[in-house]
Amino acid sequence: MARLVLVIANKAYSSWSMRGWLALKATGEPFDEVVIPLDRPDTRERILRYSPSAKVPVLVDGDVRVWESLAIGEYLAEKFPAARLWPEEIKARALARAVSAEMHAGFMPLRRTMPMNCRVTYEARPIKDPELAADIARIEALWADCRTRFGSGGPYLFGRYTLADAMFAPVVNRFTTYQVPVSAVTAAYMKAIHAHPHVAEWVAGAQAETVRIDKYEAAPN
Ligand SMILES: N[C@@H](CCC(=O)N[C@@H](CS)C(=O)NCC(=O)O)C(=O)O
Repeated sequence: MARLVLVIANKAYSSWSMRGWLALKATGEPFDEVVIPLDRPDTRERILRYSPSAKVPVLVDGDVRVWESLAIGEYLAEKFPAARLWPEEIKARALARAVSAEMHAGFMPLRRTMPMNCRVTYEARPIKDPELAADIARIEALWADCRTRFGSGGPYLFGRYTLADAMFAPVVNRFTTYQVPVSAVTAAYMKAIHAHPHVAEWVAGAQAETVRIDKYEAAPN
């Protein structure tokens, strides 16, 4: 079998890359990383060599290319069933897929207003934008719902760590970076995500990066 390759962008800034990378790490399979920095004159052309969408992450498995973070997770879940990337129980799996798809498709105000930069922490500020507040409330509610219904076996959304956690880990980073005030249930979940060895490895990789892109480094107004 050809060695898997995951094409990603800057670890500090690329939340979608983080999702694909966490999904692949969760399989336990060895893989090579290709890092293409964002915001360079040749970024698009370099990504297009791997992904027709001109976006990362993209997984290369021999002659198979899978782009879109959620599709990467689904492909890996099928290819490596022993890794148990989704919950086994059908009701839990349905909810895990629903909240992962909701993350993949939504939360635009959060994504726009609180871009990921997992190297920094900003001073806490009041959240005045009602759309942003609604996104945060919805995320806290859905995390609490998963934890209450299916989380009894461990500290993650479905007890043990699954693709749903990989999809939300960058949101945990954002809540920490922007010091979002959260409930005790959310704070406990965030602590578990930050302590997960794969998340810690990604953040360590971000801290080791030397590239800085001004527009992602600027503190929020
Ligand atoms: N829906 C896509 C989003 C991918 C995406 O937007 N990736 C950004 C980096 S986080 C990208 O490749 N941007 C390319 C560019 O800015 O040139 C996914 O789930 O993978």
